[in-house]
Amino acid sequence: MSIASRERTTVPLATDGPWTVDLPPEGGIGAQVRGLDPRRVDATLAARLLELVYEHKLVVFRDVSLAAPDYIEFARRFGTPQIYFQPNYHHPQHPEIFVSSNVLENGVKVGVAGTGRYWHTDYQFFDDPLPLTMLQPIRLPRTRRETMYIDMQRMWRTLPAELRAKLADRKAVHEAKWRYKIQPTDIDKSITEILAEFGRETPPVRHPSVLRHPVSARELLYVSEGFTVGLDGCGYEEGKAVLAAVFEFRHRPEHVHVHTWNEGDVLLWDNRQLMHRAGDTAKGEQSTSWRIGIYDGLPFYTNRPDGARPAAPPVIPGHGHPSSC
Ligand code: 7UC
Ligand code: FE
Repeated sequence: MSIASRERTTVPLATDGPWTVDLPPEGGIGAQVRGLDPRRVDATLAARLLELVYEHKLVVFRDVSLAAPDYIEFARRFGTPQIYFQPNYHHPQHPEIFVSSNVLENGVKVGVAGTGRYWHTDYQFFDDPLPLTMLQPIRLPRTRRETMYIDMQRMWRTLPAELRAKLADRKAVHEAKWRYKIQPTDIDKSITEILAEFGRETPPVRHPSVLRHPVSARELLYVSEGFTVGLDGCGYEEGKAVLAAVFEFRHRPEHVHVHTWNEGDVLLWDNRQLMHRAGDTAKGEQSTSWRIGIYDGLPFYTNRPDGARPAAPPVIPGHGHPSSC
């Protein structure tokens, strides 16, 4: 069922050193790098590793365990670490680290529990989405814990023709307010106030439904269950119906690549090419992961602004919403 279960090939990493890389089968997701010391990655090696990320979408570094400062330094080899816009997600000493955890540290809550348990791509709801995400599991549940991925190039290529026709040259609307996690400072606020405040801070954004990758020029389907709320030029109901049909097709198990967490994994993936979702943590189990978002210095997509449709026609009062969907 999983793409990862087919054959892999092992090759040297093509720069001097005791490391090897396992490549996924043709068209599969995820290379695995073994024997690499992340503290000794120079610019040449970092560039080679980035090529692997763009080519295989996900790279898993095996047998690595990094303390926070080394982890941030490793991320810096690939670009500029991000500071997440909501401080309740931050590691208390290292704001570059976004903490997903259900464990109290010395009795104190750190980070946010159960993040990203829906299909999405990081920062899709901002004008400048996050190109790369690095993830290090810190506490693994005794039972399985997984991160799942879907290849968005493959999804765009294989999407049924009637859905492709609906999405081609159409912008999608994204927002995160339905995923907002209540904070202590929200006490005494009404849901309406919380939503209005969040809506002011992060208003909905638009991106082309189909992105062109800045390195490979591949076309990538860029809508998600987690953050995509509508399609430009489609009425509310019709936009939702098209998106629901896309997700029904896309989330079929044969399209999902499952990465099961191992002690010592560090994952690095390209958010342009993959949707991801966090697996569930079994009840009563502890789970902590550290994420670092990385800006790689390239545009998120290169079909800006000509991938855009002309703005939707204005709504004429009394005539409903004109739809060219
Ligand atoms: O708690 C979460 O699921 C985090 C989400 C709202 N944002 C992650 C991101 O960067 O897209
Ligand atoms: Fe995420």
